[in-house]
Amino acid sequence: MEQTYAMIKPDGVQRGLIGEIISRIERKGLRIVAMRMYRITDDVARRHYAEHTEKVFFGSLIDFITSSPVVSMIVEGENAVSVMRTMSGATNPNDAAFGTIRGDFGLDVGRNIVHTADSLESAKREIAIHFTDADVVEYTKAEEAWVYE
Ligand code: DAT
Ligand code: MG
Repeated sequence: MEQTYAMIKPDGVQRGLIGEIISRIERKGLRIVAMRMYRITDDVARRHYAEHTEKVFFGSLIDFITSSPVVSMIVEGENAVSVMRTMSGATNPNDAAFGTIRGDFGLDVGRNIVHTADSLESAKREIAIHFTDADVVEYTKAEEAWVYE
């Protein structure tokens, strides 16, 4: 089982898409093992997006991600990292396939509703930024016997 990090960004929360997005994760058969709603601080935002420090859009990205609450999650399941990336869709919602979260709900690269870790290494790094071990719950769901062979 793999763990990945996912975040419903401020636009997803403001647009009333928390339920929709959690629903898609649940319906896929994935297991949410940590979840928290909070306003991201400037420091956490800069660490989360450290790889983009030099980009021209970095300032507006930090302003946006700290502008309103987010919902952070650790999502667990087989191939959870790539499954959540596929579910999110391409970075620019205009390129994202319909059926993906960004493809179904977005129109602007700066308002693309969700963040999902792009590799196992990124997932570990991001989980450590947003959660402590005490936030994580270990359990199994009865349905998993019907999700996995
Ligand atoms: P992703 O979120 O798909 O992993 P990324 O890591 O390349 O994409 O970029 C992080 C976020 O930065 C992205 O979700 C939206 C924003 N962003 C990326 N490219 C951008 C651009 N050209 N203009 C404005 N914002 C951009
Ligand atoms: Mg990224």
